[in-house]
Amino acid sequence: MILLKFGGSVITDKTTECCFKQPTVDQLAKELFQAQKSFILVHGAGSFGHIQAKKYHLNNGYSTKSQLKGFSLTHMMVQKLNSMVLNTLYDHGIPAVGLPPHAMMILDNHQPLQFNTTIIDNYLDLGLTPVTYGDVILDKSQGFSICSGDLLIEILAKQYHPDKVIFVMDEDGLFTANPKLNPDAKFITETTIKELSSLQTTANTYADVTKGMQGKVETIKRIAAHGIDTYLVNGNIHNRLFHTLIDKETKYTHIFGDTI
Ligand code: IP8
Repeated sequence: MILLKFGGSVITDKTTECCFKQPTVDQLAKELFQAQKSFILVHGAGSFGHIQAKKYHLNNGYSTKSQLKGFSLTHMMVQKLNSMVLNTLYDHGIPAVGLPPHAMMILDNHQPLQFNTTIIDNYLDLGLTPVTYGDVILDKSQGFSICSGDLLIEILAKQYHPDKVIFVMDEDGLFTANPKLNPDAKFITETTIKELSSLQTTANTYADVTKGMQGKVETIKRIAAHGIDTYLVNGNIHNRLFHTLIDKETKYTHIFGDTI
């Protein structure tokens, strides 16, 4: 089984509130269908969640009653995005089921406290593809907080030990520095946890890409420590996802799993 994340910046235009990139998601769904693999899909919130969550300071936890409106709005929008993803998968022949994190799990200070995977197991057994997503969620000590798609990927990777984890992003993969700012940035084709750690400490490279990328690198290191290989793939270029799914070489960054 393969664990996949569609990044929010691939499936939505992050600069425009609630803007779904239908042609891109159509292409990705087509490639998923062609590959004929069993998978769990997680998707980010993009402009259906981040703009709203930021406006109402949802990740800082519950402090004022007015945030409840923001919680409800963000919840509705990410659910809407999930419906659009499900619809697209359906149109491309993939029967899928949306699993809202807020109904399956509780966090405590941003970390998982309870997560019921029985529902996921049963849907997988039936042959339905579970599709979950970054969401607003109950948090025992914060009241509520944000559960990111990356946190879900980490939890699911530990639980299901997939053949591989694929992050579908709007970049080719990892670089030694931010390629948009630094002409000397070199593309990393393959790497290990050890190399990733030294890259960060010696060169402070990822800090100036985005905080999102820095956080992702930390997530990937934790996934790799369970012996699971991770691939970072550009979702905007046709067939990169398809080739990664069927183990055909293409442009990606491959981070080797390593339990040592
Ligand atoms: O896009 C964030 O999930 P992500 C979820 O995977 C919300 O970081 C509601 C902003």
